Amino acid sequence: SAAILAVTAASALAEGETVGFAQIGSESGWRAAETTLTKQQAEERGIDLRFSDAQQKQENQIAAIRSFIAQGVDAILLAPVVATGWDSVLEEAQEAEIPVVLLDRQVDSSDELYLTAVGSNLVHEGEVAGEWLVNAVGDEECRIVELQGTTGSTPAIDRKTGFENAIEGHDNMEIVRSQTGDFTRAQGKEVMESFLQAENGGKDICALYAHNDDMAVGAIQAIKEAGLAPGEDILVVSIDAVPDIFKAMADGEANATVELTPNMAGPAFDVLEAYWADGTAPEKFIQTESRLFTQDDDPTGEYEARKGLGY
Ligand code: GYE
Repeated sequence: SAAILAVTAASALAEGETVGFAQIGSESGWRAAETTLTKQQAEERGIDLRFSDAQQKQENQIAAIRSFIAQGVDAILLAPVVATGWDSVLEEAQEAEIPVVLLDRQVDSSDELYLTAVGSNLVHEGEVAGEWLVNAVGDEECRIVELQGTTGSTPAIDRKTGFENAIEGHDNMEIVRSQTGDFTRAQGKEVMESFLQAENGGKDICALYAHNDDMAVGAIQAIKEAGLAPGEDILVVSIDAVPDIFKAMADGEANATVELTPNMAGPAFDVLEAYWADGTAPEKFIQTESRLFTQDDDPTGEYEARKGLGY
């Protein structure tokens, strides 16, 4: 039938194509889910995926891209660890006529050097988190501590900017300490311990803003060990919507998160299939949604729903 023919044609678009994925590493639960879903998506579409884990190092990502170019892959997915320093290697891919799709983070290079970017509006995510806190604290004095993501990465830069936009003009709110926790649980905990120590054992802190849930989960542990109640004594707001933050919300230990889908590969492969078929050029930015979740949004149900979805 026509329907069967259409399905066959669609799956043949990607069948046998090779794609190199220059992934950052496995710093967070979100990142691990993105990797899992990319592998699943490739498998479903018959794409031969070559995977590289750069262990958080840009030089490893650049080496992986050069190796993908040498292998003559049909496309490259790149989740760029930092924003700067990509021009040369992106030019090399372009000279080899290999399309590059950016996933979840942005680069400072000209957008002529890549086919498209799939990701969220990272500034908006910070604004959503900040607006939640503005409403939660009302007129009360609020000394905020901030755990930043990886230094030089667009989510760290943009989520900081967005949050600052949201609290601007609210003179009762102030970021009193801000430091990187590199998007990991371990560093989130460690840096939070130093914040607590410096802020009267934590008694002077009203809220924590973490650039991702994993750092928040680490920080929650530190707050508990300091004898305070996370979610009550210190409000906790972060970004990603990984299963463990819903568990913390269900227990009253975290207050809000902004969802980031780990399925960046789905839209990326859709765009590549169209491009391989007839050279269709996509929009330069394919934006995913950013939804706020609080303790009122059935955190137990959200936790159950997410377990197994790549996490
Ligand atoms: O939020 C964080 C991760 O690049 C937007 O990277 C992404 C961020 C994500 O490790 O958990």
